[in-house]
Amino acid sequence: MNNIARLTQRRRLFVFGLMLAVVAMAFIANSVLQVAADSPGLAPSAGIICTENVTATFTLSAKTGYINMADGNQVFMWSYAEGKDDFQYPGPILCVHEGDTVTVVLHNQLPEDTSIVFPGQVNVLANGTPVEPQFDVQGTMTSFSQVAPANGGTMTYSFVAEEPGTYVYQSGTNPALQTQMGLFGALVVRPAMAAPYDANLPADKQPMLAYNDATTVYNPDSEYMMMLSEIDPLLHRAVEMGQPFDMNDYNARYYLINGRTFPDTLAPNYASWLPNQPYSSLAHIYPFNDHEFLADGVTPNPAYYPYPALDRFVGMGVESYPFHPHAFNAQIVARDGRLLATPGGDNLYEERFSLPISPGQTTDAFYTFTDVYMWNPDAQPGDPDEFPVQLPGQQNLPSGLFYGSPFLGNQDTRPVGDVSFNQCGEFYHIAHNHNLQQITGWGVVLIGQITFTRIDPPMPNNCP
Ligand SMILES: [Cu+2]
Repeated sequence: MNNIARLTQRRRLFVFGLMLAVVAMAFIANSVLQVAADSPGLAPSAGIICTENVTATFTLSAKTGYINMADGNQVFMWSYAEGKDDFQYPGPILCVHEGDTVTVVLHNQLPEDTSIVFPGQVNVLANGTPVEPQFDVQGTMTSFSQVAPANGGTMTYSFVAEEPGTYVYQSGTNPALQTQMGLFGALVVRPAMAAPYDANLPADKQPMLAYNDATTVYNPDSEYMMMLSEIDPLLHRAVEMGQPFDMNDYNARYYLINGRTFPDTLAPNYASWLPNQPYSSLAHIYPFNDHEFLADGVTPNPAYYPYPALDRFVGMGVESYPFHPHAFNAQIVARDGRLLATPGGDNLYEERFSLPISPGQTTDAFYTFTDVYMWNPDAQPGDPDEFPVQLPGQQNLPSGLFYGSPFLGNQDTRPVGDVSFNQCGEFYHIAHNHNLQQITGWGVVLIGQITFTRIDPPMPNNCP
């Protein structure tokens, strides 16, 4: 095959790939619609899936399994299952409350010893004795913590969750290999302090605090976890085949959010075609509105909701990820489970266009969508609330996915023949890694660390 023929073939492959992506998007949009219409009682299709237990006791089984990549590959993994459940990647998100005595029972079904460490937690016990490094007879350190022996061993870890925040748990035994194989998960410690009761809102719509600080108030319906990780499939293949792998050859090929590659990142929690990758990373942001009353100053404003969304970021690769949510700057309020503040208590929050997500680090970020123009889809030219952008005439508008306003889309009847996948005039903005290599997957473009942020139009709206 000459070079031109090869190029043409490559282009054809690329176009085919794009078509596949479009079909996948349409499929996912349909599934989102179906899930949104499901009756209550099912697992939530969006938001953080917290594994909770009133006694803060969790059983994790370290085991093997496979995950699906958007390019059709399957990758062999090690990760944690909750109790006797199936393998999942990443491990379950454990949610506890400040002051809880947290107990994690580790069952090891892997062919080598493993352990769990809890960075940021103090006075961790293993089977009741303080955690300490383990050494072999030559004096070489083999583990940061007491292990659950290979092929059926057990170890119980416990600690008091003293500080609220976002943390990780991960393998403390040969972590360069075992964490890369998938042995990690997130730990959320909720603060003792409650958010001030907001009399303008019903009991089930009350805000929460991320930390023991009133400025960290957020909307719990809009709380998300974003665990960013990476995979070298050749390393995973070697482990699967029981072959040696020289870690100097490590070269990540896949970059994932919550264990998924794009466009699966947008799929709902527990999507049926991803049986071992349960976590979505499509953040759903509700419009921010701090007007307690309508213009008459008396009528309560049905759109009142002055609390931001919270994204909890976790970096679990060996590379740093410059993560960029379009359409917003993020407000970083905490790193590694510690509020960004001076010793005197003044906040040092950072407004970020791009969030640096570093290995082993956690970052808590707020997003606020403010309807600064008080947009009204029915406003006429000359009205005080007229949107300051002139809409083009209907004949000059190609109708498509985001028909309507140049800003958020409205809820008018669509033109005959128009096809749209958005449910209520909501808008989707991409949120992605700014390192171009890290949005690829083994050479395929646009399947890496990419997800979307869903923003609903200003209230009142018909959004589910
Ligand atoms: Cu960008």
